[in-house]
Amino acid sequence: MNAQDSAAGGSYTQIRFTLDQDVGVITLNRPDRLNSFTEVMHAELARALDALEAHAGLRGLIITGAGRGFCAGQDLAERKPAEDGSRRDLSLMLEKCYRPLIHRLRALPVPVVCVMNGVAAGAGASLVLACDVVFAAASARFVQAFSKIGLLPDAGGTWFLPRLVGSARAMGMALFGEALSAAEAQAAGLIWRVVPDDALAATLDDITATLAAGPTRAYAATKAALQASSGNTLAQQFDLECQLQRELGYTDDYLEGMRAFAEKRAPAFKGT
Ligand code: T3D
Repeated sequence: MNAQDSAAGGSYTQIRFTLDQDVGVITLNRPDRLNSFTEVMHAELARALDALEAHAGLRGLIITGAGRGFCAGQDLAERKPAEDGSRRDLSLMLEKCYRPLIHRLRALPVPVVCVMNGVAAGAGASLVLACDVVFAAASARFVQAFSKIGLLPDAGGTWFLPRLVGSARAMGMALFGEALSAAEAQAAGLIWRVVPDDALAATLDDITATLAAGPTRAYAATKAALQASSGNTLAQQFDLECQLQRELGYTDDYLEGMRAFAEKRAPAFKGT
């Protein structure tokens, strides 16, 4: 294992993981299976998250996919019906793999940005929705594929969907499993921005640079406050804003932001 491997938590076979300018980039990497989740991929994602959580000065995480798909959800080859007709407890994999993955991404104190290069289906769509911000290629599609195989949206899908698009649209998407184009997903409020396919790589580089030069502590506070808001009253949210803004008022980045404003120049944030 070389030094770079060690910082990234070892070597990987079903994802690629790099740390550049203190920004992690995870690329789901089973392109011939549209980057569907396997137990091995989950274990590698967990290892990458260990490395990210341990990385002092982390400034962001980007998740994308290799090839023409982003992630087609659970690898259905791992769910081939047994010859003897025996059935399996699907909650086991949800508990063991999907629950920690989604919760760890939500808890990471930096922006988690999805650069959605292609189709996202099933738990792959839930992964997209668990990210803080989503940039999607114009050709990408969302498919709530679960009902097509007799399941309900999982990996947090039933929590994220109604919060993002409202219950009427969430129900339609979940029941009928029709593909949504990137433009439709943006119009519905599922994602932040659609970018031309041939601009996606440049977008990823731009996001890396933005996160690496961003006010990381303000980003963390913003993420925490927005996540808390759906469970809070206005008064509770106001309390949280006071607490977080008090902390941010003492940061180097706030001082730098004020100086830069007075000096009419761009701020040089350090993330501290
Ligand atoms: O533990 C548990 O099981 C509970 C947790 C469940 C979580 C879930 O995610 S359940 C939902 C699982 N996912 C799906 O049902 C989606 C299945 N895939 C599709 O519906 C379609 O492939 C897509 C809409 C995503 C894309 O369609 P399209 O036409 O662009 O591509 P394709 O031709 O269907 O797929 C390309 C290849 O990828 C193909 O293989 P081939 O024919 O070239 O050898 C296809 O079989 C393979 N593939 C696609 N999705 C999966 C997959 N292989 C394994 N698992 C998949 N999920």
